[in-house]
Amino acid sequence: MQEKTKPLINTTFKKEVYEGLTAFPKFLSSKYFYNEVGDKLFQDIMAMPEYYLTNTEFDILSEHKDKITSLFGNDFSLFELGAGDGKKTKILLEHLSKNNIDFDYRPIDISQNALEQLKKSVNAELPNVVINTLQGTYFETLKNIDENSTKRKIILFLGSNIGNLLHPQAIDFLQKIHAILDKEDLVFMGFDQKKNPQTILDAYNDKTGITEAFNKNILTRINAEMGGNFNLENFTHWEVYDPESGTAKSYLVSKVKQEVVIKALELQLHFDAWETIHTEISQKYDDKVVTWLSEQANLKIIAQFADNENLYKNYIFK
Ligand code: AVI
Repeated sequence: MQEKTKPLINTTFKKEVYEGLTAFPKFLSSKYFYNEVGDKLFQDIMAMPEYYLTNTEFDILSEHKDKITSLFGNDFSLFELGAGDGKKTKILLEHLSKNNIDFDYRPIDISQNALEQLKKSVNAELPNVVINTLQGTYFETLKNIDENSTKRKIILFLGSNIGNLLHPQAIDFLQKIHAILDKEDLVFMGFDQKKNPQTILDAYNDKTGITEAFNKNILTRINAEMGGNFNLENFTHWEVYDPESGTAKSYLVSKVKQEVVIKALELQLHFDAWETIHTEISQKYDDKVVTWLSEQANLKIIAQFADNENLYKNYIFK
C-alpha cells in the first residue's frame, strides 16, 4: 500500500497555522496580521481617534525628547525592533540629527514592505540620518543585533509592542535583550498602562471595523498563501479586557457551523457555531508589573516618561 505523502509544511507561517488551527481551543499568532494590506490597516488603526496609544507616545516623545536623547548620549547605533512606519521614532531621529549626534539608525521589522517604505521616507525627510534595515522577527534579529554592532547600542521597542507577548514570552525576550547588552547600552521601551477598561475596549473595537479587518487579514493571508477557503463573512471579531490581569484578548468567532479547507496544509477544519480563534493579546501594565518583568531579566529602570493622564509610559532600562 502506498503511503500518503505528507503536505509540505515548509514555512514557519504554515507550521504555526497548522498547529494553531488543529489545537483546542484554536489560535493564530497576531504576528501574521502584517503584510502589505495588514501594514496599511495598522497604519489606519494608529490614525483612529480611539487608538490612543500612538498619539500618547508621540506626545511623550515630543515633550521629553531633550531629556531622552541626552540620556542616549553620543556615538551609538540606534536599533529599533518592530519599527513599522517610524512616525514616532522620527521625532528622536530629527532631534539627534539636529544636535549633530553621531549615530546610525537600524530599524528591524517582520515586514519587508514596511522597511522599504520607512527607508524611503527617512532618506527623503532626514537625509543626514544613516539607515540600514534588517528584516526578521524580534527573536531572530536579536542575534543579528549582537553580531552587527560595533558601537554602543540603544535599543528601541515602541508602541507597546511588548504587549503582544504573554508574560513568560516577554520575560524570555527581555532576558535575550539583556544577554546582548553591554554595560553602557540602553533599552527604551513603551508600555501601555492599565486604565479605564472602556477606553481599552474602544481602542480595540472601533465601530468602523478597521480592527476587525486587521484581525481577519490573517484569514485572507491563509486563503491567498495556503489555498484556504475561509469565508470572512462567517466570522466576527470580538474583544475582551480583563482589568485584573490587564490583558486585552482578540478573537475571531465563527458565526455558523462550518467546514474550512486549507489545501496547502491538507487540512479540513470544522468550526462549531460560536467557536473561537484567539488571535492576539495586548497586555496593559502598571509600574509594579514593569518592575517585576525587568527584574526577571536583570534589567534596571533608570528613567520613565508618562503623559499627563498616565495612559502610557516609556521606560529606559540598563
Ligand atoms: C502592534 N501592537 C502593539 C498593537 C496592539 O495594540 O496590540 C496591534 C493592534 N491590534 C489591534 N490594534 C492594534
